[in-house]
Amino acid sequence: MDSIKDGGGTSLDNKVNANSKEEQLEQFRVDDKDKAMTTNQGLKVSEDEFSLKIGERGPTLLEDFHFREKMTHFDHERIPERIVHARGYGAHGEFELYESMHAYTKANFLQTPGTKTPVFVRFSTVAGSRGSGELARDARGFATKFYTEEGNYDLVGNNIPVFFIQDAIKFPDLIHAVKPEPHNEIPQAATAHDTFWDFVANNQETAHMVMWTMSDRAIPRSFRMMEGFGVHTFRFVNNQGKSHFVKFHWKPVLGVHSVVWDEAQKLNGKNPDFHRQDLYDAIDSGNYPEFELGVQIIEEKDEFQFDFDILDPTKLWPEEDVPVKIIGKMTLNRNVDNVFAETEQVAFHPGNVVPGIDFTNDPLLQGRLFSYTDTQLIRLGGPNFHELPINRPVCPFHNNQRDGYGRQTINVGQVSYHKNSLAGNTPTPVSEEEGGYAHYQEKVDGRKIRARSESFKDHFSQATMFWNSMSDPEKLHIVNAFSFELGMCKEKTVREQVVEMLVNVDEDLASQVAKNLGLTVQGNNASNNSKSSPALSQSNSVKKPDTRKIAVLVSEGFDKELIAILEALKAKGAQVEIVSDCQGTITGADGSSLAVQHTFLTADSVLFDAVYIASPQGTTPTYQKEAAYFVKEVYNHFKPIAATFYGDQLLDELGLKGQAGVITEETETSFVESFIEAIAMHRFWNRAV
Ligand code: HDE
Repeated sequence: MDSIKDGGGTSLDNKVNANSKEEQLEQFRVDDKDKAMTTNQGLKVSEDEFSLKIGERGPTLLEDFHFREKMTHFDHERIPERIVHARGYGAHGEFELYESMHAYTKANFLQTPGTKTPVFVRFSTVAGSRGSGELARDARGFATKFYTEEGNYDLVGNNIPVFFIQDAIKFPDLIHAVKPEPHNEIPQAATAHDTFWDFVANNQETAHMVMWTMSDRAIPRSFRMMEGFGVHTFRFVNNQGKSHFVKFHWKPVLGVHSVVWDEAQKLNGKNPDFHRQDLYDAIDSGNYPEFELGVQIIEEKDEFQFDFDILDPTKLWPEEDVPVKIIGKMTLNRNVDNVFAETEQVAFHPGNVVPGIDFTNDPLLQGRLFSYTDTQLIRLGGPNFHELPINRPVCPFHNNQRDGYGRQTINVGQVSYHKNSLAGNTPTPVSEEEGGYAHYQEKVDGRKIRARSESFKDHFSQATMFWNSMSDPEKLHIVNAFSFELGMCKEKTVREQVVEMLVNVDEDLASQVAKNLGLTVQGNNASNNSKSSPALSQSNSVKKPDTRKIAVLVSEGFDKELIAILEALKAKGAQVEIVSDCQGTITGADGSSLAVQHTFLTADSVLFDAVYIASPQGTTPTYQKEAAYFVKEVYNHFKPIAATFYGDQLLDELGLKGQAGVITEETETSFVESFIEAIAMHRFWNRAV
């Protein structure tokens, strides 16, 4: 890779490989370790603790340029947080194509199987501020920047395949309603308040999306265990100019899994960084998160063959009707060096496309195409944010745009306009054959009108389909989520309106929520859609034990077999962390030792996927009480429990022996196998709690 020439900093042949972005970023990295301190002007600093004063007890002098520079820079360190998706976390990786999409799109990075493209991904919550808890009940952003040799392609999606509204003009209203209420700035990162539900009830296009945000999807176990969706219908255009409608999906290799609401609330206190920690640690330890890219494709001629409008962003394409074709895999394999420089300054835009990918007239997408550049102008302070290292394409970029705050590129020469003769009329647009982007020539004919298409007016059929597709535990969680959220609303009329709206989704759902709220249900469901889509239920998702965290409760004098069991659990992909009376090391009956990661003060059951009781008692009088509380909570959250070496005494005391997902087998191999199987199951919903 060359210096940062050609705007982008690419090798001369413009070939992108999985390392292209990394090599470009390397040119901007600075390691301050072992260096002499200087000012920003490069002047060596002799003193950094005392400002320049008249006498030791006298006033500070304006002359103190070092103090002024340091303080001024500090005073300007913060930038506005994102208006939505402020709380996020990112990582680098690569995307590898499995199968050529040549028949559908001419996008270069989707042509040759095995092609690797560098990517940067940022996951986020939507409503909360930058410092808010990550286990908020909320949609998650899932934004991916592909650094291709034809320019940056951004797939700016969510972990939910539909959206609250159908037209971008309503986005400010939606966000005003969901953000903390303006008169008291309460509540933070939560939809459980009057203005949000008032918006929902009075804008019933929200019905389908609120079913998703009240489902387990809104409280993921990990960013690594969520699906991603492009939401809108896009177009693939091939080199014959033929267009197909396409929807994008990310499928996590670890499957889709969630926590329960009680855990989510506790996690926000115990570790508000739970999701970023999980992502950072997984990458740091070489357990690289993987997501397969899938596409659903509809031929142009079939645009009107569905019982919904494929341009309506509140509708999904059921996977059973339009199969998801898996075409490649993204692997996140590198944490950022600096969260501000990379994750905070990354600027996504659904309008960043490459030849072969185009837009449709989805009115939500059309509005997004305006909003993203506009928001970066305020957030990143001017029009040159494409020059920030994280945002630079890895291919050359040349045009006549000039100047503006923070301009870094030194464009040489006299000419900055088109057309010209002085520079041989360059830089010059190139033909489609040479890679020039040409918009798909869709024929559009109509009157200027502010209206919503009739075909967008069914707000409930797919909300009902979502409900029909849920397993019983998932349905219960949805009922509880509505009951919690509406229960937090102060206005009875708001609660009543939402319950009335839910009748149109499902009468049973509405009456269960109404009962919890002390309301009665009026009216009945006119539509009665009986369709379901099994792909929507998390109960049908992939189940694996990999990277699941087990808390091992163990004390001094532990059984000599324990070490072998722990090794066997690790060999199956689980991660074990030792919880004991005090930190340091503990010694087993045979003299072997174990490093302790946590005491009951630093560990909490909600931070783990399973518990293994290897010692029912400890050396401190509180061990038994704390272990009992820990195990009981694991049980209440439906997670696997295992016990050996008299650990089952504790289970006896708690009355948990023999319950689903409680493993107490005697032989070492079958114990490990049963425990791992239980961990892969994720949760045991059939427990009587
Ligand atoms: Fe966004 N959205 N959005 N959005 N969105 C932003 O852009 C907007 C929508 C999504 O990690 C903002 O850079 C409008 C749908 C993600 O940096 C802003 C509308 C989907 C992220 C904006 C939508 C998304 C954003 C705020 C309705 C899923 C975080 C900061 C028309 C397909 C990207 C920023 C990151 C961020 C506008 C709806 C996903 C204000 C106007 C639908 C993942 O431009």
